[in-house]
Amino acid sequence: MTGDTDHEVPGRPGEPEDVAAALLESGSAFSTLFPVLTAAPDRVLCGSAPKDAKMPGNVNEPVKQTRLARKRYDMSFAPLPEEFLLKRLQRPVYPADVVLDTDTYNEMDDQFALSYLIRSEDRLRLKGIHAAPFFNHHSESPADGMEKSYQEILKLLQLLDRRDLEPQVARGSAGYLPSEQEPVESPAARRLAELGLAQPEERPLYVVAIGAITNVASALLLAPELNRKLVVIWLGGNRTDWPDNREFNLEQDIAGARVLFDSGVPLVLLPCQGVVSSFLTTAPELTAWLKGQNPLCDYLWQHSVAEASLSGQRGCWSRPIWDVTAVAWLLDQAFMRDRLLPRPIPTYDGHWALDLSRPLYREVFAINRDALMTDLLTKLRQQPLTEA
Ligand SMILES: [Ca+2]
Repeated sequence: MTGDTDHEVPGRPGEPEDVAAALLESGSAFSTLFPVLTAAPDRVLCGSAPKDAKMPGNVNEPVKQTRLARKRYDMSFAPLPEEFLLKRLQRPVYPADVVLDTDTYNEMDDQFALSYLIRSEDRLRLKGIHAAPFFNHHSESPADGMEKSYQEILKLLQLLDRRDLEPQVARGSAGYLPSEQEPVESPAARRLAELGLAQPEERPLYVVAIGAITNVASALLLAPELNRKLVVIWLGGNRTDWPDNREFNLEQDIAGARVLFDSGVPLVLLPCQGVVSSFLTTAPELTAWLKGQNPLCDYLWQHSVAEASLSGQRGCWSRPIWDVTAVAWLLDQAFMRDRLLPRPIPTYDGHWALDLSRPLYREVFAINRDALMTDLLTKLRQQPLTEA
């Protein structure tokens, strides 16, 4: 059991009902507000990082009892009026200006997301593709992960026959935020700040972030007034009633996530475990619809099957194509369900903390898997599925 130093919690990890009951019996005021968040089973990672992955370059230190402490609101970010915030959290007027921030090489889903975004140009006008750092079994360090992602973006643009977009590709951070007050300088962070500040007031820049949030958090720290110019759609963390928040994108840069949530920037969150984890595909599905269609489809199919094998998946395996859902939020409200809630606080000990006075954000809670998968595969194939 990790993450709770104040209570002896009976019951096995993974049994939140038992844990909640025990805490309620203990009379803890905290437990009446956050009963489920106190269970802390083994970490569950979005993406395929090994469970014991170390995070070199991340100097975030765990803070004991952070769930009992209120995070002080960073006054360097001017709060947004609620009416303005609610308007920004509606779906965009098309075509929408979009930047994609992606740890493209970390497994197999970013490649789908990038391709889907580029093949959705009737609604999404791409302004930038920025490489994010990552560290797992596909990289030797966060810097190496960022560089491999940068190269993977260029490879995908070739497969998509869209080398005209190369000037929009930028390298991102070589490491994670050293603290919540210190941005990491990178071409991507500077470029995002410049693009965002250049947007007219009535036309926000949508940032689809599908990796560690370092580049985006750095841009916000470099130019705090960006919180009026951006709308961030981030795939990170787990559902707020999931027993823990040890998710790959969030856990790599918790300081960055706290900057994002504290900045007040209009924010749409797609939680991984418990929500986006339902957006599954399988080898037979990818083989049936993608194999032999075009060079891009062949690459996505082969890479997905190889990644599943590398991850030890055998037999009737399935795996989520997580990152596609962040692009899909911008495209059509039919692809998912969401709701407005006070934004939670990512804590350094791998949980969410709740403060009901915080500004609202939009949290996705269900994915319409079949509708979204049909649209994705149709756009990748560039022909309807009925012709397969
Ligand atoms: Ca990703």
